[in-house]
Amino acid sequence: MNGEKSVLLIFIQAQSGVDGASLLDAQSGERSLFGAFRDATMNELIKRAQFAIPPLSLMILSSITVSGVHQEICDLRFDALPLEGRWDLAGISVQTGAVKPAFELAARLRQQGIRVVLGGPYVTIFPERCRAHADVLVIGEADDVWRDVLGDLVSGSLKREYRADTFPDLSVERLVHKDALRLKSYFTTNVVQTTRGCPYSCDFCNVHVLNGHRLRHRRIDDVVRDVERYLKEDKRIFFFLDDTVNADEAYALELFRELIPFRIRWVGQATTQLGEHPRLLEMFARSGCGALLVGIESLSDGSNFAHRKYHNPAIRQAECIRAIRSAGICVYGSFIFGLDGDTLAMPEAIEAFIADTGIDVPGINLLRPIPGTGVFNRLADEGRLLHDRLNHDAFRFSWGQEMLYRPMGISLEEFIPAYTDLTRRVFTIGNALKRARQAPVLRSAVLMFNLLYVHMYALSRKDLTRQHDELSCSAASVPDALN
Ligand code: B12
Ligand code: SF4
Repeated sequence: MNGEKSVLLIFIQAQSGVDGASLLDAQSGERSLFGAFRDATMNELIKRAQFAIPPLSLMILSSITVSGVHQEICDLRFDALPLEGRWDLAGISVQTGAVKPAFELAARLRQQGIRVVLGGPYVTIFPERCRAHADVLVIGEADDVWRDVLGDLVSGSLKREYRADTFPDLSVERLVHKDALRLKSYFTTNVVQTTRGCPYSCDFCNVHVLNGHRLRHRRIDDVVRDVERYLKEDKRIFFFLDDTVNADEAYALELFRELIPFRIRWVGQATTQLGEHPRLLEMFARSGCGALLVGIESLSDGSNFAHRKYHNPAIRQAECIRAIRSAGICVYGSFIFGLDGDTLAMPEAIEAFIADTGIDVPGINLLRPIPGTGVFNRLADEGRLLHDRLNHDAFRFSWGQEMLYRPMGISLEEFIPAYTDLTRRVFTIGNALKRARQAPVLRSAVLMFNLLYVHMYALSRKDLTRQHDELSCSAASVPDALN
């Protein structure tokens, strides 16, 4: 390649969530022949169903052009590691939850003489834990510093560490290209972010740590141009990856008004407060919004407040969800059971709320304490984590496998059956068909997600039941084992 430097950017498959569904229940114990066959078939279907969206982080990095550098993306969810190439640098995106495979991969590449740079959320929060596993660390949002890394690669002066001291100014236009992607691997490649940062401080989340509390906006005309350009390559659905696409209502109103002429279909994440803003709701619907994920978390203010989530009072939730659905937008309602303040009355309340509001796709998560979040530190200080706080690998980030902590005021022996009974009642094939029939739009997607969840929550029940059985068997030694 005539002296050109080649850089490989790698995205690692998560072992949890939809991406990791095919890996779930890997160590499952006894199963009937039929059960094993059914699970294998479902896992194969999930693999082929292509729910995956491409990593915007690596699309941004690979779009930065520096003379003398060629960049490629390898998405390990579909691609084999192209080790036959001569790579001058390999960059790995490290999310908490994929740390172990990321470090193993880094070691493998370094053994072959390839220099490794690690970046992403985990590196930003725990640089000290990453240092020994990389030749170069990039700490923080890399939109600007990646150009420095590539420049130094060309000039042979790579440093051990690059740090984004300030959050990048998003009003500067940075064109994102899809050249480095295999378009057909994905459900869609139309991933767009319009803002970064979150003004809130929910203690189970670290977006406000990673991206700051101040909302930074891209220019509306830049986003509109992106949509226009993207449509030429891929006519499929758009994902607005913002954590809260209605965070700045005036901005969202203008942006989505501008997008109406493009007649796209889009999905995103919003707060339920949207239901109280009829003008914005109407603009979302007119610009093609088909579904929104809303974080309901708990139906009790006390539980939400205990986790510093103040912005969606329980009393207004149901009305807001009804308003969003009446505007013709499906609601993916995400709950967390097991927050401090929750009681054993919560499962019934959640079930009734889902039936009453007609939520199209419910997600009933267990609280996952992610290392680096406020709740992780607090639970560790209170001695409620079920694993050593320093052992980050032990904290899996799925939406419902085994418990990772002791809920406040409810024993695990009571909590686990309360949760598994709830998911058994909510995620049935009958309910999946009903929700799909009643969905305002995107009925086949609603059906697909609900059916997927029937399977995935059944797998999670196996993990939880196994954990429950182990607890019951070793009741006498539990306090020691769990501390
Ligand atoms: C879309 C999304 C997904 C998508 C796509 C994932 C992806 N990484 O692209 C899917 C659905 C697959 C997903 C899955 C998961 N996600 Co997710 N996801 C998001 C979300 C909403 C947006 C991500 C995004 O595109 N951001 C925009 C880009 C530009 O920012 P970025 O990814 O942080 O990248 C910047 C820097 O981190 C850095 N960078 C990133 N990678 C690299 C690599 C190199 C080499 C370098 C130099 C720099 C660098 O530079 C980038 C540009 O500034 C974020 C929330 C958020 N605000 O970021 C959560 C978030 C990243 N997800 C999170 C989690 C926990 C997960 C899962 C573990 C969930 C699960 N149960 O399975 C999996 C892990 C997936 C994996 N394989 O690692 C957490 C991560 C927490 C943490 N500390 O790591 C976040 C922050 C949400 C949260 N509330 O806490 N996710
Ligand atoms: S959960 Fe949502 S609202 Fe809360 S801090 Fe995280 S991104 Fe912000």
